[in-house]
Amino acid sequence: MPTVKKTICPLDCPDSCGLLATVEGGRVLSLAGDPEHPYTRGVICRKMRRYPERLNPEQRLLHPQLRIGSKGEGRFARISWDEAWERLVEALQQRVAAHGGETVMPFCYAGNMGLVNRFAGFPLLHRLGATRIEQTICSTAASSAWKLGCGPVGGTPPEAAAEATLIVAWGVNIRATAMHFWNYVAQARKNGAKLLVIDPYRNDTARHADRYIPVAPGGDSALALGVLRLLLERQRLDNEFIAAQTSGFEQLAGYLRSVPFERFTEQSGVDRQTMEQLASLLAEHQRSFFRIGVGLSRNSRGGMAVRAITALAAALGLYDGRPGRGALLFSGAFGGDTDRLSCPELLGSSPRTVNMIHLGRMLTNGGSPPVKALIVYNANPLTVAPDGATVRRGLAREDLFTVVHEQVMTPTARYADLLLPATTFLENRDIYRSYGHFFLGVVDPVVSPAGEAISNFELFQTLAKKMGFSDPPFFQSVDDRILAYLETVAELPVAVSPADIAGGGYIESVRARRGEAPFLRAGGRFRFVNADDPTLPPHACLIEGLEFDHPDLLSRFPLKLITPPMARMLNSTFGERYPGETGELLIHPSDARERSIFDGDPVQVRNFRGSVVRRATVSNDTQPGLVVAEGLYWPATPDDAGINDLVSQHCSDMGGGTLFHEARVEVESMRRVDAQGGGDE
Ligand SMILES: Nc1nc2c(c(=O)[nH]1)N[C@H]1C(S)=C(S)[C@@H](COP(=O)(O)OP(=O)(O)OC[C@H]3O[C@@H](n4cnc5c(=O)[nH]c(N)nc54)[C@H](O)[C@@H]3O)O[C@H]1N2
Ligand SMILES: Nc1nc2c(c(=O)[nH]1)N[C@H]1C(S)=C(S)[C@@H](COP(=O)(O)OP(=O)(O)OC[C@H]3O[C@@H](n4cnc5c(=O)[nH]c(N)nc54)[C@H](O)[C@@H]3O)O[C@H]1N2
Ligand code: SF4
Ligand SMILES: [Mo]
Repeated sequence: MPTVKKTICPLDCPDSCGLLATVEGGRVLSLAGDPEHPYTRGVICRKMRRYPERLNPEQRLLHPQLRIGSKGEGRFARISWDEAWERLVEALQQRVAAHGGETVMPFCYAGNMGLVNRFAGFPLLHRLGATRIEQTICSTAASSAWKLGCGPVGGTPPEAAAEATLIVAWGVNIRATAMHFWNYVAQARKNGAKLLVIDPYRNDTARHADRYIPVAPGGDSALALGVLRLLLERQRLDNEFIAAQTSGFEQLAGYLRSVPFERFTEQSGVDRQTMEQLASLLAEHQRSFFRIGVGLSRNSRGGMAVRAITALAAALGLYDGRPGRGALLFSGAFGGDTDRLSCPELLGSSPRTVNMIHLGRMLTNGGSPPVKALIVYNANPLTVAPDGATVRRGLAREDLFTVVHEQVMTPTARYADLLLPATTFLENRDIYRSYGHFFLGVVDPVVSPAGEAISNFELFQTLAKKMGFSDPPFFQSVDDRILAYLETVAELPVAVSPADIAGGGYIESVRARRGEAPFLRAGGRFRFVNADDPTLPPHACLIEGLEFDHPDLLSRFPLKLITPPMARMLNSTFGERYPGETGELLIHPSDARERSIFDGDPVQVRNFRGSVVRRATVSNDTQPGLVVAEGLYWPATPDDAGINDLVSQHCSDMGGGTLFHEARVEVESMRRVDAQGGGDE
């Protein structure tokens, strides 16, 4: 008889869905949404419905394996765990003895968002004195910019959007990357609300919107500040809120008045008339809700964009907690001290810290000591990290020992010297919070581990002991970690003890019950001016783009490239479902015409970093001068490029974030090249 067990989606998605797994004979037959989850209410995305395919023995890595082919070739021989431990311990000990702890570097991110497993590697890495990584690949530009204005005040609960009369989706493809928020959009629209999308291309959400404003990529700060200036001139800001709960507005206003208006329109790519209309909409709709995406922060002006948009929201008083008003980037529903999970007290020294997006640089040109051992888990760096060609060159180094702990044979896994099998979330106990809503939960394994797979937690706890470390954190159980973390979470309801939570159910953050005066309650004010960091401008302002405005690159690579995610993958997870697919490249008809590119043509997208093949989709959904490559498809062969070959290792303006949406490229039809070379197309 099949039984149904509750679990939570572990993927790096703001929705953290409650799931029901149907299990029979130790096998997961299907996954569906849990109707009892207060936010996701029984609905899940298509990609997760298909997750049980991933448990299929043909897909899964089930045993430890040792490389027998050349690096990247993907040929491995099965070995026992005993041999795997021996080789791993020896490889690490040898390199640490010869070069010091910093010679070991991890690359890990959020393949599994379960807090215990996500942070499981750090206690041992700290104890080893390994190079520390700043985990900047996703959202640090956005979160540091948010904090400059909002401080500790988090996002408005998404449910508030249902009562809005105007919802602005600003740099977020709701229908692809935060699909449950769409319920609130739909509810609000049923009552007459309008959805406005601001994005460089007409994404799926824009196609379903009432109004779409195409902004220049990287142009959001100019747009937000231009609109703020208009509202200031028309005296349509919330002066009461500005006076009571903010500081520094006059300084920002002085700056706004001093800027010639054309600079806002030029930099944003949005004309004055459209800005006037946007200002009118915001003035008219007291119940406006901004759903801000991380997307708009993935460029060299990305922090500034978030700063400007949050300033606009604050000047409109959208943070005041009244119905239908708000701004949501991350929910920030549960804080809690992640040191309880990563145990920095085990650091004996102060090893160097490097930005994870500089992986390519670290592996090829990487300082002193050089990285001689790379530990990859919870991540697929060859596909997701910028400057893929350099990462690939680094991974091919014969003197680099690479251990990869994975569920499936990813492009990175093919470069492993030692490949270790990882459990999936269905085989783990863990705690999951969310960055899009206000619920957390603890779940038990649904089935026992497949083959010889072990969790991240077990991997590092065992390895620590095998390396001879006997510090208390290495003897903790999963529950010890969960409870240690929960003790530090201030947002738990008082009536519920950490031990109760560890028993299951969905717990709502007490922060969800927003009242008036959020900034005052948090002991501060919204800061239009923040000069704490002297390397940053004191307030939101116009700045130049690093790669998009680079005069030399402009002439050689006339097109701008952005690389947003797509609905059927989760970052690069599930890439194995689409072998050999290159993915599309959206190109405007005028750019296509100029280059004799026809719809469906294979095209080469290139710049001075590398080149990659995609299939052209000629469409008005993008702007002239902008090409869009959705999806982190896996390369067909190990030395093949991915879209990130075109992306730089430069950092965004704040938080050391990435430039995934700021690369200059040129595009050429491969059909024409073939024809010239005598091909038959
Ligand atoms: N199906 C699916 N869901 C996902 C993911 C996935 O890969 N697939 N990834 C998950 C993860 S890890 C994250 S962090 C989130 C990310 O989700 P989002 O917050 O949605 O961020 P992005 O995915 O980077 O891009 C979203 C939108 O930003 C737009 N954009 C790019 N540059 C600019 C700009 O300069 N200005 C403006 N206004 N818009 C711009 C893109 O065109 C895109 O439409 O989604 C999560 N959810
Ligand atoms: N060009 C471009 N690049 C991007 C983005 C973009 O929009 N454009 N998005 C960026 C963003 S927002 C993010 S967050 C990063 C994400 O980068 P990553 O965190 O690397 O995310 P994934 O590509 O999903 O790869 C996660 C891997 O972890 C594995 N995994 C899952 N669970 C476990 C586990 O329990 N243990 C172990 N050992 N492995 C596990 C999965 O099988 C998968 O291969 O990518 C970034 N890269
Ligand atoms: S990927 Fe997102 S939408 Fe899909 S099941 Fe997981 S949390 Fe839900
Ligand atoms: Mo992300």
